[in-house]
Amino acid sequence: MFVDKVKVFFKGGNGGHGAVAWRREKFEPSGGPAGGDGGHGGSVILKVDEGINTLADFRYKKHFKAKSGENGKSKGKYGKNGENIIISVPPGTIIKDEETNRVIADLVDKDETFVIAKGGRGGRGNKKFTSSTRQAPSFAEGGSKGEEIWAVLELKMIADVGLIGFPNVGKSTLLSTVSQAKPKIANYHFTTINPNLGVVRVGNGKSFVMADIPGLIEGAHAGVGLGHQFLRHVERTKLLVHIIDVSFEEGRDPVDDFHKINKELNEYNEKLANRPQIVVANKMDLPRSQEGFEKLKKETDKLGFELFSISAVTKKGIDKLKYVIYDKLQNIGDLEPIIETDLEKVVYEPKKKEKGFEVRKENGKYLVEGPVVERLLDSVNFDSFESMSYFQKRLRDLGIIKELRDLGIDEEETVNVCGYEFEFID
Ligand SMILES: Nc1nc2c(ncn2[C@@H]2O[C@H](COP(=O)(O)OP(=O)(O)OP(=O)(O)O)[C@@H](O)[C@H]2O)c(=O)[nH]1
Ligand SMILES: [Mg+2]
Repeated sequence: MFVDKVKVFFKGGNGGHGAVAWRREKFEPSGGPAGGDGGHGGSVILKVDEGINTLADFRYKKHFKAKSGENGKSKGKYGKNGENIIISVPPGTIIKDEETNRVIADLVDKDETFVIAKGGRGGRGNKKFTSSTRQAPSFAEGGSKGEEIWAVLELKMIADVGLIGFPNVGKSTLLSTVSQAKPKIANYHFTTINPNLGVVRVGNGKSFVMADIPGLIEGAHAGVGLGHQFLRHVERTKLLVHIIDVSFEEGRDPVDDFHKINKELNEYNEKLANRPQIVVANKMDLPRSQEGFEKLKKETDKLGFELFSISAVTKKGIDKLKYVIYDKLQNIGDLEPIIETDLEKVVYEPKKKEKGFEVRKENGKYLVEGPVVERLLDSVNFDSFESMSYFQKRLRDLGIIKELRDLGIDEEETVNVCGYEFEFID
């Protein structure tokens, strides 16, 4: 479940002031009172529009003010009313008063409306104040102020499709090509920190909602890399689209990646792992991707998963994928709900003693492994001296150099760090 939340200011227009005026007619130098009423201020009205499914529009515009009523005029003329403004919100929008945090409306039904900020009343002109005892009122009423409110609009959304996969495999890039969503895309891990949602249109008013969640890593099921928070977002999705980078550019293996992510899902919640899943080989524009694709295909065929190949960058295969996802969604009935464990209450305590790496000697070879080191390696640019120095410093700070020393390593011996070979020079 995603909660889209925006804080928005609404103000009704002020009422126009009533006028003080007198009839001026020929031969009647001081005629009776003739000041007209001020117009009413426009109200701001929220209205459910079933064509909208996010609060995204409020990201750009957060202030809404209706026009004020015009002041009353002479000759008994009324000031014009300010126009109401009608703002569309998606069904399911909850409106809270920001100050009190109380729910003031819950808009659900088609075309349901709610006046969030009522316009001020127009003031009466002096003409209205004439009475038997007051023939010439020289005053009029002021218009009242329009209501104003800072409101919090909340929308609980259920994405139909959840994009899962390792960091940097192109999840956000895919979302950005199939929807209007504009997630941050960059060539490093954990670019996405909060989930992004996009509405994918497949023509004829048909659409589905796709969520791009932050990359998962090994240990996600146990909370590593904020895994819990991320996995929770896909719990309610009907279909998982598992993106795999088949280009070998990050030194990982597509088949390994496929299994690792599924293992995380399974360990987090078996039901989640049993959600329908489409596997998508991405980055097909890169040199070694065909090889990666074929390797992965053997595995997915064997295990009965559908596999598609795309390039989120060149957009090859994207259209087809959109339709496949749409069709698949139509064929998925209501799913057995996943019982949500109350994650808020589960305080995840990182195991302080756990180092996140292991240094050992095997068959005379020195091996360094573990998620901490993997993450470190992912951030290293081997062509940069500075980056390499940082890498060495981190190995030292983490105590890896010391452990290697303790194992008896000599200068210039080879160390294998998560598959990469280095010469040991202290
Ligand atoms: N060549 C190529 N590069 C791609 C493709 N798709 C994504 N990329 C690149 O891969 C990098 C990561 O892309 P993102 O979309 O940010 O990846 P992500 O999976 O959302 O990453 P996180 O948010 O960190 O989990 C960017 O530099 C993209 O330009 C593709 O099809 N081909
Ligand atoms: Mg991303």
